[in-house]
Amino acid sequence: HDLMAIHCYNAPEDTYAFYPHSVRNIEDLCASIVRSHRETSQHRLEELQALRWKLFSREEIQAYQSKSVDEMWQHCAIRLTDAVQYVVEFAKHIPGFRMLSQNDQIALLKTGSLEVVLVRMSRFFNTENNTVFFDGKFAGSEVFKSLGCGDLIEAVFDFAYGMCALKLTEQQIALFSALVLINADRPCLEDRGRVQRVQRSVELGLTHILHRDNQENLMHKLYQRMAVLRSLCSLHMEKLHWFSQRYPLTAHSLFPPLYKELFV
Ligand code: MHQ
Repeated sequence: HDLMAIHCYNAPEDTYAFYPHSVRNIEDLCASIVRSHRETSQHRLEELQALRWKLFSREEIQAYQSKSVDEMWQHCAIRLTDAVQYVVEFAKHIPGFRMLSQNDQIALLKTGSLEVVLVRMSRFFNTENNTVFFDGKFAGSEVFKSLGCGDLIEAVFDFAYGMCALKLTEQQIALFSALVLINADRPCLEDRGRVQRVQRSVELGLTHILHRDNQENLMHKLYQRMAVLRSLCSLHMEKLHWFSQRYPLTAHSLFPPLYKELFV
């Protein structure tokens, strides 16, 4: 049970996270979330910016395209699982998350971690040529051809493009990611009331940041993005189901344990 590693028995008493009455506390909450985002973001924006024209060569693209379906699925599942592990680290440092029961922490990560990975993908995306930083270079959607799920890939790339169009700051991305994760409407929660209190505090944080940035109009667009995220995740589950029926052996023995635990 890899997700067990997230459990923490005696979380520090960051109780203010549940009722951030004063602006000072909201600012502390935002600062914690932004710090956690920064420390778990895999690559800094300047780093990605410097690499943005490092593209895969024709030969390298061909090598990805000539992989077998199961080889490419395994490869992507490993990359995705890496990214999920950083999201688990991010979650652990959202004030209030560690006060939730282990069951509820796992339930939130099961439904939300892929969504946060997809939000984070916008940081890794170059809209000038529709490529994503993957395996050390920028890759267009054709790199993923051998997965055999072009509709999922197109939808994921479209989503990244749309997120980029919002031109969010790192702080806004951090708070939005936290809100995607801490969602009291997720299935299988034990203590919905407690999750709701943490969710409200994160919502206050995001509202505060958008107000400060004079971009309150973004809130409505972000809620729309959340609905799209949900549909992308169900499309991923659909494709995974299709894949594991065709290649049960790969799905069972070659997928990373955390990937199986979250999705299979
Ligand atoms: C992250 C870094 C990162 C890592 C992996 C079929 C299947 C298993 C997956 C990237 C869908 C294929 C993913 C690898 C494809 C859409 C997946 C495979 C930000 C996100 C990013 C770049 C992932 C984006 C989505 C990718 C490309 O911190």
